[in-house]
Amino acid sequence: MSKPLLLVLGDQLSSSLVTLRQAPDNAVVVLCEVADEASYVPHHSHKLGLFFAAMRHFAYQLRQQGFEVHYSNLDDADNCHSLIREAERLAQLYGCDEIRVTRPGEWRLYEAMLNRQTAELPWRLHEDDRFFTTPDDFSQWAEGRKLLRLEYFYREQRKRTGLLMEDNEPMGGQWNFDHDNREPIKGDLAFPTPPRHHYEKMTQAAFDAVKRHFLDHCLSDFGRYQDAISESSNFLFHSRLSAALNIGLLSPQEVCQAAEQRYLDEQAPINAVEGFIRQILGWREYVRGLYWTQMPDYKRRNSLGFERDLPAFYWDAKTDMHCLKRAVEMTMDNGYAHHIQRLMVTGNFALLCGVKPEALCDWYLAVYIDACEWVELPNTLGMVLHADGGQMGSKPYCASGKYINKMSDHCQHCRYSPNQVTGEKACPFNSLYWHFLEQHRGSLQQNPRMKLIYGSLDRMAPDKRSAIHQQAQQFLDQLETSTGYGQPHHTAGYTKETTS
Ligand code: FAD
Ligand code: DLZ
Ligand code: SF4
Repeated sequence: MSKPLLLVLGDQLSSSLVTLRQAPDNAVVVLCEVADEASYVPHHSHKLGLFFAAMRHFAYQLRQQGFEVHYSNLDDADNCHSLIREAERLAQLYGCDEIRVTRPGEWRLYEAMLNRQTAELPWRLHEDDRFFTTPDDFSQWAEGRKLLRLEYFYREQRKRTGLLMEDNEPMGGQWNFDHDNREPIKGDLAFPTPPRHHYEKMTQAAFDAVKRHFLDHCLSDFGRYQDAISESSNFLFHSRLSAALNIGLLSPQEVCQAAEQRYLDEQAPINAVEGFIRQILGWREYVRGLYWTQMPDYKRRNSLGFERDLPAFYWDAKTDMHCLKRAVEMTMDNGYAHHIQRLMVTGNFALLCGVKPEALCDWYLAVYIDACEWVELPNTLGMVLHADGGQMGSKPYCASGKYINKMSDHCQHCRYSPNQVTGEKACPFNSLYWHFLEQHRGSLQQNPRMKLIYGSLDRMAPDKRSAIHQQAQQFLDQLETSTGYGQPHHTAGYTKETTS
């Protein structure tokens, strides 16, 4: 009788994982802490802590359930420190004749595992069914479509799952309440206090508490302030569920069903619940579909030809631009920033400066505790940098300081003015914005959604345009960049002392 080794990866910590569900009695379950995974980008120390604490607790839980579990610790003297080699070493040690694994979340591991399918000790890959859709489902939906737009994918998802549906129609009479979700923060709005957990208690119970807390205190206001940015609250009304979802401690189905129930029980309005479900049932599944159907070419795309290295302040927050300073500080403090900070502050700035995709993607992968390549890459390369030529977004998410001023209270604390385009006090986003449009006229001018803005640019007096160009160029010439990884206080990379 076959004796399989079941390799469970750091982001596969779900009892419902297909390989665990189908485990024969003689299977050996293996989880491995390995230096290769901990060091290929300089992961934020919170991210390393989260992965290892969650993996250790999950191994404990599996043992309690009666599984035979081998846990490779970072400190084990015989640890090979590569997932592939460590699994193969352990398979030999335990006399296993095959290695079973659920599809990993990163192409590089998937490819390495595919290549071992015909090895003497064969690897068997199983489809990951913890999502609403498989890559094959996405391929089928994408077949024959010229444009792979989220909105159409999301409507199909609603129909397929029945979430927020009644008699085949969307509840509330509309598919999408995005227009009701753009309120800036005003006055003395009170934010919910985020729950705090100790690392060593990062168990299912803690994540249950996070989920309960969000549903009780944040969901009702999620929609209205979804696009807002605030000086005083790091989290606003966002759920902070991404890390728990991505490593497998929560399932997207249970989260969406719980949110839907709040609407049915009249405890949260439709715009909030629909907006929240759209992020998970729509965006999260959509970016995963894109990732698996477009890789490995997707990672090499750079349609606007960006070449700049990452600005150095992305590692240490040393900048006078207050919105960026706060976004980097919050990121380094918490391993978290909400979507609009990632997209419209750090992302927008990188887009306007032309930061090359590999440099920006490595940064997002390193600094956020929820970062897994299948979700990080399409968001960064596609949504932020428009490097996929518009597959993910119909136009680049570029914006001037005026947008940041409208959506946040950062500008009140900044030495720059969002209302000035040139001069010493001018907000750098403003000249960079027009400079970006000039630089990429060839690729963007024909885009119907950019017509209006190119119209404004073309109506500008030539001397004003020239002054803006000069202002932006001078700024870019002086912008310090970092060719390697910086030494921020919280991105630890891997060292035995700090992570074991
Ligand atoms: P909420 O605002 O409360 O949203 C609820 C859930 O919806 C999230 O937990 C997440 O699972 C899902 N979601 C929301 N937006 C997206 C999206 N655009 N793509 C996929 N899922 C989404 N998300 C990650 O999970 N991992 C990443 O590595 C990641 N990298 C990103 C990089 C960039 C440049 C950008 C612009 C976005 C990135 N996102 C990533 C998406 C999004 O910013 C985070 O999911 C969100 O900020 C997590 O916070 P939250 O749980 O409080 O989300
Ligand atoms: C992100 C991460 C880290 C830091 N460490 C490990 C690890 O030691 N062992 C492991 O199995 N996974 C780790 N991960 C997650 C992986 O890098 C990778 O994203 C997933 O395994 C892909 O499914
Ligand atoms: Fe950011 Fe410009 Fe506002 Fe300063 S003025 S906070 S740089 S948008």
